[in-house]
Amino acid sequence: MEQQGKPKEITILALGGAGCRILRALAEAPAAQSLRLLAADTDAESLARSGVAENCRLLAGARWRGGRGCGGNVIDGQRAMAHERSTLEQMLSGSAMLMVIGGLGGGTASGGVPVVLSVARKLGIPTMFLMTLPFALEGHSKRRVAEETVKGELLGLADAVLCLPNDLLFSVLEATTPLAEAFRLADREVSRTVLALTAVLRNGNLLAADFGDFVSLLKRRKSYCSIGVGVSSETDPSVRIDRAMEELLHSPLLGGAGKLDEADAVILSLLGGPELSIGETKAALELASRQVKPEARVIVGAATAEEWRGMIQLCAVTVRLDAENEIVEVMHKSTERTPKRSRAAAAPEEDASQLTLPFLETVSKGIMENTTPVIWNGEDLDIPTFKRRNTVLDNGKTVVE
Ligand SMILES: Nc1nc2c(ncn2[C@@H]2O[C@H](COP(=O)(O)OP(=O)(O)OP(=O)(O)O)[C@@H](O)[C@H]2O)c(=O)[nH]1
Ligand SMILES: [Mg+2]
Repeated sequence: MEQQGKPKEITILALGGAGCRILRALAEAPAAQSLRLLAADTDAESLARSGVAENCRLLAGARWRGGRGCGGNVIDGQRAMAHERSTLEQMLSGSAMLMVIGGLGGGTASGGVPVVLSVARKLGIPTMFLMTLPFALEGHSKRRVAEETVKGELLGLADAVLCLPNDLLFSVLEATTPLAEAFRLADREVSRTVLALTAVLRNGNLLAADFGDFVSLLKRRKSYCSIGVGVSSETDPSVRIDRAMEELLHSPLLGGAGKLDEADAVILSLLGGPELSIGETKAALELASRQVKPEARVIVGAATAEEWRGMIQLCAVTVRLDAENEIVEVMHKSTERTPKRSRAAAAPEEDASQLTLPFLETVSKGIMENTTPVIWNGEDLDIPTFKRRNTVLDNGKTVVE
């Protein structure tokens, strides 16, 4: 059981451009004050726009990438983040839980995933990833990068993965919506999700979700999550519960009302204004619980805040355990084209750990530094095998210029 009153330091780490934009939306919400917000990117401009203080920003691979981003190159992203391993360790230490936000498909966030995972595992921090998946219109190569990151690293090593296909996020928008506006709305949606989860874990002033339960649930590997959020500002409490529930069930990221019934575990959270009564809380959470199969584990939490006056937000995160294929399925559904041959699709039975890029520190390649890397099975053959395989030979200093 959770120890009441014990501070729970929840850290949100934004990776890459999409992560920084989502973080900015999050940082604007008053409720985010209680969270530790950090941003890491190879792009100095994007980092500056993240909305967090300078000492909470990490410019990765600055000397090597020059603060210009990775231009979609995952290997560069991984190297740049690997440079910052020790700084990242310092920044993350002391966290009770880590939530990583970002967009898969580019270089920095996709490449940064294994580095962050490795640091979090070393520090023993339970880690949840909330990552967007590329639009169909962004093309096959971005989707392949995202798919390989999900299958290769996230599903194998992360405690919990919440993939948010951009296509689903935007399925509810008019086709004429400007792209920038669509991204802004998506960022808001993801930041709401983060707040819904963290609010009840950290400030559950009405009904605290059991943090220990939550963490032990996330510790189960290969879980697949989906999320539904419903908001209502009706004045009649019974009407607003129904409205919020209806919106939750039709939420694009839930993937259909049936997801609640299929779930092995569900985290239900209710946020409301100071007027939210315990009766209304009970009614709302009971209504949501009725959609869930009896044997499923249900974790509930409720919190109130001034900014929610006159409104409620009901949120359900569904968790399917050992549902590795479902994430890949969602990715395929969210796009129009079916991948012809990707590394992941070509070898579905392959052990996820085989797909992991194991080098988490970078060594100088000397005169080979500026040559096109020879990549085989995801490994850079210009880097000595003992380094790629993390074989410790001595305490030699890592030098990268
Ligand atoms: N929801 C949302 N998704 C975004 C946004 N910007 C980019 N994306 C998605 O995130 C994916 C990765 O893009 P970036 O975040 O810009 O990439 P990065 O991690 O910074 O990597 P590099 O720029 O290559 O170093 C894209 O393919 C888009 O699908 C955003 O503002 N909101
Ligand atoms: Mg970028």
